Amino acid sequence: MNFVVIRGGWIIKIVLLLLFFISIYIWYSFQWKTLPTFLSAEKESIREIHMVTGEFKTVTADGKEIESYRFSPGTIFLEKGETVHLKIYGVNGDEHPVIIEGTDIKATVKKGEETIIPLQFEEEGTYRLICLTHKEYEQNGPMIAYIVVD
Ligand SMILES: [Cu+2]
Repeated sequence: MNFVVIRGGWIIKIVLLLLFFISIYIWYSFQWKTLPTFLSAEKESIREIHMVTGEFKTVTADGKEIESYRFSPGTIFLEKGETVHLKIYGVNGDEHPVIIEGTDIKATVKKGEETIIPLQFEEEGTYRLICLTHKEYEQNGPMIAYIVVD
């Protein structure tokens, strides 16, 4: 019979070598997972909020067609002082001229196009994003979204 004799010193060296390789493996795995997050966070420090223009349509019991243009989502949330890019994609409706009440922000959202509105509010409150063409029910609205800043 053949016996392989391993002395205590060798076992310790092999265990230390294994621990060394396991540590390197764990360190590389961690780097691989965190690196893209770090790079994207550095590249995109401005938060994006995506919104679309939509439309509800139905026919009443007496055959009248009614519709309402909407922003989706209808409410967005911002931190006070935070810079955000509000990206509105026009889906329903050819054109929506929009304003944000209490500011001088104006833009036009067109079908098939993305309109980017940079936002930053220094005052807390609820601001209304209003489409001037579809303000009320009578104008196929109300096409209003709420921007909550706190
Ligand atoms: Cu509109």
